[in-house]
Amino acid sequence: MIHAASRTIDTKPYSDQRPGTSGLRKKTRIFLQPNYIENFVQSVFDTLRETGIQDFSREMLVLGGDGRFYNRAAIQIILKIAAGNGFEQILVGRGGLVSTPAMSAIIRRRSALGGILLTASHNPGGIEADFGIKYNIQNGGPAPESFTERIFAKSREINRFYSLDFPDIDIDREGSVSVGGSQISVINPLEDYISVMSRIFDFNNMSELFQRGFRLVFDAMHGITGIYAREIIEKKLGASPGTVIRGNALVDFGGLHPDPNQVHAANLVRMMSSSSAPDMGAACDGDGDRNMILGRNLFVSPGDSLAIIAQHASECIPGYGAGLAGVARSMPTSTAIDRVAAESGTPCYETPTGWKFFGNLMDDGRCTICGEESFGTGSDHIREKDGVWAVLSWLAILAARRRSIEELVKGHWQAYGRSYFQRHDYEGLESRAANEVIDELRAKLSSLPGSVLAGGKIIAADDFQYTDPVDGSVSSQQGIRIILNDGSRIIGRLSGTGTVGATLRMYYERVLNRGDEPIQKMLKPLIESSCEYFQIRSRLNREQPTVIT
Ligand code: VG1
Ligand code: CO
Repeated sequence: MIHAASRTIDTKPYSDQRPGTSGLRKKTRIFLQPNYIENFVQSVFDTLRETGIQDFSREMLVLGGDGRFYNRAAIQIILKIAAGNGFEQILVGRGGLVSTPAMSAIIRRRSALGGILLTASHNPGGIEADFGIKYNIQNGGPAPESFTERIFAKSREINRFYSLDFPDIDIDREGSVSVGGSQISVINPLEDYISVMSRIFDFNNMSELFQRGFRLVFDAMHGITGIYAREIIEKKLGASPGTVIRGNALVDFGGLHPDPNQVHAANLVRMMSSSSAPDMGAACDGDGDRNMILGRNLFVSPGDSLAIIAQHASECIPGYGAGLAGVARSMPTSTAIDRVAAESGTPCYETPTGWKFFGNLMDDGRCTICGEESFGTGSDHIREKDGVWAVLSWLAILAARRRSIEELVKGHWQAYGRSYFQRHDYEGLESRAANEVIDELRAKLSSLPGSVLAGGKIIAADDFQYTDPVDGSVSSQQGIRIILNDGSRIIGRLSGTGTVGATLRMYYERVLNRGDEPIQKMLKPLIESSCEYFQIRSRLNREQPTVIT
């Protein structure tokens, strides 16, 4: 029911509010257009009504974001629309801040109907940069495609939204106020998350690591994880003050991409290769769901990190003491975790790119730990990937095994072989050309098996299609894959999170028993031969990728 005092305000639809891999992500100025946020949020609520929740008067909605430019203003707008739509309770993180994993924890712990996250994740922030909105459902995870497509359909025909008038809420002080039929509560954005972490990890055990002199540098990249990492890693685990660097959340992330990879966290990479390097380096993205792990002079590839966490979790992390029901990875992610799973007879699932595809597997009890090559790692403790969790997982493993990161990584390669893996991104491509290249290649795929490529033979070539084993839903065109007879894979897909033109992501993997080969040398033949298939020079006019991770 709409609150009696709320106003019905006329609006006109926008045609571009289709959520991508992870919510609606656009240039900030697009979000600043009249009623742009209002329309989208009302479309979410209209979709909820259509899917059976007619009445919000007994429902709770959670609201927060990563603190980027426009976060605070958008919160005030959404509060009025949520109250206008009659939610009984609306929770807002203090300062308008909630990390993406914490949002998932709050929704689950408090049995909320859902949550609205204001973030463009690892994309830069600021008036000339990016903003985003994402809706998370009752299980704490991103809304599935069936839901986001309905939001999009609603957004194309919307002609009114509901809003309740009241002065802006003071979001910097915890406490509750009543407006209309709604109670708005400003909550501590750390509490639920820390409670979930403390049930998985043994903080006392882990603090011994730091007592033994272990040194960590945690780069929050001026995103939201600063507040979480300071509280957990410095205060609870006793890491020395200053362990967390760039810990204050800035609206423009200090002008940088808050994206934890070797390119955008280059300072941290440099620190880790100096003679006085600490034992471990870690970084998280703007909204706190991505992570990068570094040892001394050693970058841990996300696929390896996922596999190593899965390999040691049941023995080193109390929350997984009962073992893993299953593991999952997105299709382009390296197959390192498959080998760990195979050895222990653990089921391993391959899903399309995007965290939303893990949700059903976890809800159904089929998957405990999962991850993506894009620096996303997580488990069924929540329904989002979780950067701080990944760092804590590594700390717990290091504390229990008493080995260095290098020893753990090399030990993994020795036991399971090594996935030499790289992703090459070609950003800002002309959308039409990029789509045409993919369409043309797709049409040719069935003729490829049998051809020679990079000294191997193509044994399979397809456009990945996924049938969700839980609800049977089918997602097609999820990425072109070309598989060789030695297990090497070349994968290409267009990004669903970019905000300018098209981004082509190329993924290369080659598996060998030896772990000590230079990665460039190992992947060069795959990279060169795929350039032709994807017409990277001839049609896309690129000599080099924009970013290599
Ligand atoms: C990218 C990554 C994907 C990740 C998504 C959201 O999507 O490839 O693995 O789930 O970003 O991550 P795409 O469609 O651009 O390739 V986050 O941290 O930005 O919410
Ligand atoms: Co993110």
